[in-house]
Amino acid sequence: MKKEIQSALTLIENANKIALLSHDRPDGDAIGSVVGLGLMLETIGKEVVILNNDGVPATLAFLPCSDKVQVAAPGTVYEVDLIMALDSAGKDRISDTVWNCLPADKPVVNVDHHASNSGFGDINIVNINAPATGEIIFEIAVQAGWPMTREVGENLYAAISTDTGSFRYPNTTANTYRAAAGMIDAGVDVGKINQQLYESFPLRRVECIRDLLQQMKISFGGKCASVRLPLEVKKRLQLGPGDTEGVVDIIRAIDTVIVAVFFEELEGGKIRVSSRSKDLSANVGEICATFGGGGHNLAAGTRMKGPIEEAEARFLEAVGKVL
Ligand SMILES: [Mn+2]
Repeated sequence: MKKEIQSALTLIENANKIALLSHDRPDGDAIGSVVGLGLMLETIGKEVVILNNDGVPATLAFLPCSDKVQVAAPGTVYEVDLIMALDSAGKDRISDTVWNCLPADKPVVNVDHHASNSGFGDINIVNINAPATGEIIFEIAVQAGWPMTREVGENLYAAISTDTGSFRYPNTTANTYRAAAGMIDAGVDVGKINQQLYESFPLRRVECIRDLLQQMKISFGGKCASVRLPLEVKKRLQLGPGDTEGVVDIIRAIDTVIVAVFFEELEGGKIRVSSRSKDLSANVGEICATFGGGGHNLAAGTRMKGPIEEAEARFLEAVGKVL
């Protein structure tokens, strides 16, 4: 990866204006990575435009300088010299609305950690062993010699913490902790940021969890737990993007459960599926791939045709085959 990083650093050096993109429905890793990288690029004198399709979820708005993230406005053209797409397994994880705002003839650097990454960049910095894109951004910063500040550290710490389930998932390595230590050295207040990340949810999120648990389904002798979130409930509770982030981990935490699945009905009838596994023998990345989705072996997602009950039945049938 050192070579790819060096090639990307050369492109960065020669660029004046750089666009940083995150995937649609951005999570903590997506936002923390683009904002953290954006701040470092600014300190080395680059003009940066941070774009995505959905803005910043309210739950992550506390991150310093996250207001630099702009929602791509159709018809706007950003004349940049370089495009960097972060935490996105494929070009299609970023809406055309975003790509259409950018020149088609500029190099694209793809920085990601998804095993399903399609290698869509001109330069691909893809490390499937990194638990978060934020950790790769930290490595780039170290190799480039960019200074770590508290603001950068808080963004990258949030990126890594959210993608590792607070440093709990098995992909968390000594490198992950070393990166986090570098951020704490730069001034990140661990107690404060954890409270902001995990103990500052709006009441409607907990009301949503109450609703989900009421109709939780346990199948395959307790090895699978699943919940459904119909559009009607989302509307009633006025849920916003980000409100259900991590909800699947609550049912994943049941002792007998190996696979946990969250089904969410989207506007227009599609069903978003978010799945987690505790055991590589039940590879949810492979299951999601059979439905046209992707992700990691132990955390993956896809979109399916509705209605929600049918999507659930079809997905659980596939889960049952590996349990
Ligand atoms: Mn990620």
